Amino acid sequence: MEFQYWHPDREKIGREELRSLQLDALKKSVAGALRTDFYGKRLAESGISSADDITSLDDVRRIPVTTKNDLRAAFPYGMLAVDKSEVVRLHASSGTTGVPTTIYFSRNDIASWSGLVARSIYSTGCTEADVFQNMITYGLFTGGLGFHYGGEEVGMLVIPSGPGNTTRQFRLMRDFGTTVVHATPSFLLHVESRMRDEGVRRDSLSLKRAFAGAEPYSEDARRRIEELLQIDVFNSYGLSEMNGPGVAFECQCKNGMHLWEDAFLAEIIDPDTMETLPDGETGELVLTTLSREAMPVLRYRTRDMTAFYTEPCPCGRVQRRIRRIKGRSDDMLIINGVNIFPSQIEEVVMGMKEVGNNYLIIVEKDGFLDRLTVKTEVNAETFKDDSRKLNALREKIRHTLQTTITVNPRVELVESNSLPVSEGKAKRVLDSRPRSW
Ligand code: DLL
Repeated sequence: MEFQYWHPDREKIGREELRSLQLDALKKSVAGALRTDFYGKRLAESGISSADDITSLDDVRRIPVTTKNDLRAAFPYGMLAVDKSEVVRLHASSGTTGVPTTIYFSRNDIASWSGLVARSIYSTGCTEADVFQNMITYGLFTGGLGFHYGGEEVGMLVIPSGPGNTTRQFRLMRDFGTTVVHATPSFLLHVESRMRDEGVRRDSLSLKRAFAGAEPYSEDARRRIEELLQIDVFNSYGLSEMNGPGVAFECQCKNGMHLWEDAFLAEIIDPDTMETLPDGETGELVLTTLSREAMPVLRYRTRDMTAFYTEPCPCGRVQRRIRRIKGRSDDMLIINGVNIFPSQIEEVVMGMKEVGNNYLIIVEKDGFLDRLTVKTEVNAETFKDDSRKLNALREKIRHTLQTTITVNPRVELVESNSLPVSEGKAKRVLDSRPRSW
């Protein structure tokens, strides 16, 4: 196999050289962070008042971890390290109520992020001759614009189709000879089944590859998409707090995702003891930005469970590979790529006086897509109302949920005391989707 490198000076350097580059970059990130309200205080409490207090990569452990709640607490500008006039874009994490987590980018940040996505795309074998249909959500979500800029950087023809409307997707694929697509794995499976329903012939398309990410999926699901669509599928990992996509990506070997360690300092910790784990052991991934100006984030707890491969990849890249994400150490649900905390649903449901005390969140597979159902008990009095009133209430709950979590749920109203009551910790989520690892 012939490998291609977008940033050979970064991807092919020695491990020692990489570490010294990381140390310089870490010091810069700490210097930037010290200029923010949030880290200014946080770092002072840990005895770090200047970048010179960091003298080795191990010193990163002196820095306290950052959580999603810290980002919310620092909203809107508590983590901004540059003047607002230098910020050219923001993205926000999907599915957050009230206080969102917002990430700001300077012009240089957009350039380096696009470079990382371009590097990822190129490492799969794509070139400027490819036609790239980006079938993922544009907007505040990072998946759309992140891949769009990365694809343009490579020089591919980028079709900003966004998700949905499979008939139009097939048309675009045929009209422009799409060779590579990007989508959530569940949407790719859906596309395949629609292809059969709509009688789209595989040989009328020029598809060769797909990038799939933003939600967990199994090796079996990958193989299934590959066989059905006759393409190569590459796993793509990222999170808004670390730009978005372009954090870790599979190369042509399709065996673990290279984590771009020149841009992110990675640790794997035991989520209970917070101890660093040796390579090869599964734990929570903790990431520090090494090249972000507008908003450096130090030791971010991703909540994603994974492990480093211990052996090098045949492609020869210096950046270590992480395994397929094994799940999360918190209760965040990912529904068709959208992140949702059960507490967001609870806030809506419990905020309505007609609703009783118990509710249940059900997540299941409907074909290849995820389906969310929220069952809520209603007060005995409301339940006696005529069906028109009950329908109106159901629609009100559905609409409020949809506007807060951006996923359209099914809502079922049930009588008081009809949902199971658990004696210990309430079990509010029934997730029957097959586990992805
Ligand atoms: O999902 C960024 C992204 C866009 C990645 C497009 C890949 C492709 P968030 O919405 O902030 O950002 O969600 C981040 O999604 O912490 C993981 O739990 C999960 N996730 C992302 N990629 C994968 C993957 C984007 N390949 C959260 N496998 C992360 C498993 C993934 N989980």
